[in-house]
Amino acid sequence: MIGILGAGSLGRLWGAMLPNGCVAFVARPGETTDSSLDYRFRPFEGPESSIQIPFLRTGDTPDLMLVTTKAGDTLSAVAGVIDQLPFDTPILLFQNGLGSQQSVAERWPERPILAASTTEGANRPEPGLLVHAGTGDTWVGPLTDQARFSVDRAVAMLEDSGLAIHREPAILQRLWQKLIINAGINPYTAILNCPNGDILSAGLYQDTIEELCRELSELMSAAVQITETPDSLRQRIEQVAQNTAGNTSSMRADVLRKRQTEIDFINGYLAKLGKELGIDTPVNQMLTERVQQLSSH
Ligand code: NAD
Ligand code: KPL
Repeated sequence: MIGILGAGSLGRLWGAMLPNGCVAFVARPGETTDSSLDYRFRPFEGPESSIQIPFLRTGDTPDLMLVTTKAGDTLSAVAGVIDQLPFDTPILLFQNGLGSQQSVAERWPERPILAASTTEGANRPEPGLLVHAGTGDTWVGPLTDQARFSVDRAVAMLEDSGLAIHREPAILQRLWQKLIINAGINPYTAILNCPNGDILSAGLYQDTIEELCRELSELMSAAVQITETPDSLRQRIEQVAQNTAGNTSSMRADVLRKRQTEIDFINGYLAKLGKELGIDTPVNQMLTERVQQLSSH
């Protein structure tokens, strides 16, 4: 049995893709557990179907716990369930950005805490409908020492979904590569309120991207010893912005829906890390503050 903590877009995608009868959602605090969560599922290809997933009941002991809450909710969500989990149940964190994963791993270093980086895309354009908007890859790797023995087990269980799952011993480096892309696209789309591709011609982007990439290159080298020139980072960011030109980024979507963004775990994380490492990060700081101002109104 696989437990899913966070029945949002990504959690429901795993709920729909994993074999029926093998998954259960963790109810939010105060939510009733005697019914199931029902929704329509529109797969990337093929016809829509109805999905019915039960809630985990007191005493159920999942073999794997997927955590698909937003980064800002993750530490408290895990804290709310961890005492009911067997000590050897792998806990697999799916958050974008960085910071939330380390908080969980540092709080429970003796537990098997893993992280995933995924390029699957899921959204909920209307209540009760989950759309698998883009297929991609999911990499899984260990955060705590204890988790090294759980990666194979977690990957084998997730492979039953039919999605592309890979082992990734260097998961922190992999998360950094995604962080670079999110840091170079998401805040601009939120501030400019535009689809990903439109940032490239905007003054704010053109005036700051060179300096941003200098900050990203220095931070990545200091934090995880990956050396990549600012120019090469910029090319990667712009390639993704072009490939996803018509998309609304997750951060723009959060601002439009008046939800909390993940800025503190993307550019905010980088600005904080810069302070700790003595690296100046004025552009990450400026982007963080501007996005924070958007969501506080
Ligand atoms: P979402 O907001 O749709 O889902 C999060 C869910 O967690 C919500 O339903 C919320 O009610 C629930 N939740 C919050 N606190 C909880 C608690 N204490 N107990 C139980 N449930 C709780 O977000 P999402 O789009 O599914 O994204 C989740 C994470 O995955 C984010 O970090 C996001 O960046 C990352 N991610 C998402 C996608 C995607 O395609 N949606 C892709 C890659 C990565
Ligand atoms: O991951 C993304 C996001 O929106 O969070 C990108 C790569 C920017 C695609 O929209």
